[in-house]
Order: sequence, then structure tokens, then C-alpha cells
Amino acid sequence: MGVNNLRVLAVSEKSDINSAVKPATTNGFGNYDESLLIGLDYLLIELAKRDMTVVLYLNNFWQWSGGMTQYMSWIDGKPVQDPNVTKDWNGFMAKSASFYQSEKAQTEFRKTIDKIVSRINTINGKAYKEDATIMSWQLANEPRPGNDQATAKEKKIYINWIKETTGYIRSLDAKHLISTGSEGLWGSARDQQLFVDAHSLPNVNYLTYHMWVRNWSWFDQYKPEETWNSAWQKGQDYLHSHIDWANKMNMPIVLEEFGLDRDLGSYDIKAKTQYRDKFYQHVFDVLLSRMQKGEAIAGYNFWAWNGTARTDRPDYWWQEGDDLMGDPPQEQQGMYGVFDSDKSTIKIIRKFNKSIKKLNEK
Ligand code: IFL
Repeated sequence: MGVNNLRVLAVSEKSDINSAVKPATTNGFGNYDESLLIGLDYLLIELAKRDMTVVLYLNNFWQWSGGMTQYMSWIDGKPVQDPNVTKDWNGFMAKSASFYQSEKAQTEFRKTIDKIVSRINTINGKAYKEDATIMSWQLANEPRPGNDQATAKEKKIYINWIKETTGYIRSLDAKHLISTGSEGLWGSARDQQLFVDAHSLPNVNYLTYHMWVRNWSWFDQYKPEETWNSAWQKGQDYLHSHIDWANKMNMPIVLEEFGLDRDLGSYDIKAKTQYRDKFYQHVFDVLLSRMQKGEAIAGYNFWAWNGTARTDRPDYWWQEGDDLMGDPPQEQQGMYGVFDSDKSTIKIIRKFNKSIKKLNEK
């Protein structure tokens, strides 16, 4: 469908909670499942064959791949509190953010970074550092400075973590781009300066942002007609403002996540996607209009690709052994992912990709 870039999790941490994916790459500090790393080798080769590139993220602020809270659980010996069960998202986010301050966590994270960045592909013998299929090393999926009440101290620690960790990646690999995986304003405690500061560091090469109009309660999937207009107003402001900031910073920016539910919040593959299609089209119109002017917006990824994966679980929750799809086990399977059977959405994606291609050929 003209997609030439994917954003993929490179490494996961084994977790006991239901909302985390299994199997995981790391079964404890230093204990890697080599077969999954060979899977990553294979992925790089298959992408190269298709002339595609990949952004590889190396950690996760959220629980669906173990991530930062699993690091902390291995360190303090306490089980991860799954926010899907406790509903305590602020407590979870604070725990996740404690990762930046833990010396042990940082030592172990660096070992993992080294393991991946310095890897030699076991199938074609190529060093990852030399592989142009990798577009960018990314610190984590949606790292945030803390929870909704992130303090000035936490923000400082967060910036320092980005600075030090991107510096470490640069010391290992001189060639690849490096990015944060930030959601933008919404993942920066709504602090524009923090977002700008996080992307003004010497080894951060471009800005990233994500947009989730339903997660952020701008859109109500059960009241689509009533909430669409105001949601899209906020959505379009969010899209534009980040491009404006990137223009000012003279750096490229990538919208690397956005999505919307199937109609009326259904997870059923047969449910219509009228609002999702409309949303994708509106987002693409904004991006294209700014791309045509040669502005900072450099690319996009939609979230997520479910492809040929299917679930037959009546409650749509993933269980070990089920197909893996773009929708992570932290969310109902089918929530945001685009299936290979979603013809109308795919048509819109294909058309937009054609327009970008044309623009790039000029
Ligand atoms: O699945 C979520 C993912 O963890 C993410 N951002 C939002 C997605 C949809 O809720 O990175």
C-alpha cells in the first residue's frame, strides 16, 4: 500500500501480567531469547528486500512489553501493578518514570542497548550499525517525564536521561538517526518547553509526536456525531502546532502514531470504520498541505497494522498463543489496528502514500 517505513519494538521484557506480550526477548537482566533476536534479523532482511526502513524502539513506558516498570520490578522484587487491573494510571506512570532515576536500571538498559545496536545480523552477517534498513534508534515508546503531576525535578531528570542515553547510543553508532518516541505535548506533561528541550539535545535528530483524540477524551466513540467537530478542531490544532514548533527549530518531525476506533467503539472486524476513515483522511489532508509547502513534517506511521491476525476471543483480550497484532495485549484486539480486510481505510492510506511519493519525486 505504499508504506515504506515501519515502527517496531526491538526488545521486550518478560512480565507476569496479562496485559504484556509473551514470549519476551529478555527473561531477566542479561537473559535473552536468541530466537526472537534472530526474528529481528529476519525482519531487517525482509524489509530491505522491499526497500523499506524501520524505526526500532528499545523500551516502553507502557506495560504491554514489560518495559520500564518490568526493569523496576526486577530491581525491587515487587510485582508490577497492572494499571488495567488497578486503574491507577497515575501510580503506574510514576513507577515507570522512576526508571530514569535508577542507576541499576540505567546500567541494565545500556547493556540492552549495546546488545541490540552492536548486534551482527546472524542471517546476512551485516552489523546493525551499518544497516541502512534501520532508519532510527528510538529510546522508548512514549517516554513521559512522570505522571500527570510531573514535577520540575522529574522533568529535569527526564531531559538528562534523554541527553545521556542518546549520547550513549551515539557513542556506539555514528551513523543512524536517533529519536525519542515522545508523544509531543500530551506526553510532556502539557509543557511545550519540555517537549522543545527534549528535542534540542545534540544527539536527538528529529522530533516525534503522536495523536490520540479518543484516549485524550476529545472524541467519544459512543457519541461520534456530537463530539466529532470539537475533537477534530483540537486534533488539527495539535497536528499544526507541532509542525510549527519543528519549523522554528529547523528540524524534521514525524507523526508516528495516530488512530481511531471502529464505529461505535466496536472491536469486531466486521464493524464499519466510517469515522476512522474520515479521521485518517483529515489527518492526511493536514500533513499533505504542510508537506506541499516543504515544511518540517517529514513522515508518518499509523497505529497500528493488524494485517492478517485475527482473534476469536469473545472479550477480544489477547492470551498467550493467540495471533499477534498491532493492537498490543494491553488493549482489546481490534481496537485501533487496521486489518488486511479494511479495504476503505487501506484505499485512503494508499492514496496518501502515492501523493507523498509524487511530492518526493519533484
Ligand atoms: O496501544 C497504545 C500504545 O501503547 C501507544 N500509544 C497509544 C496506543 C493506543 O492506545 O504507544
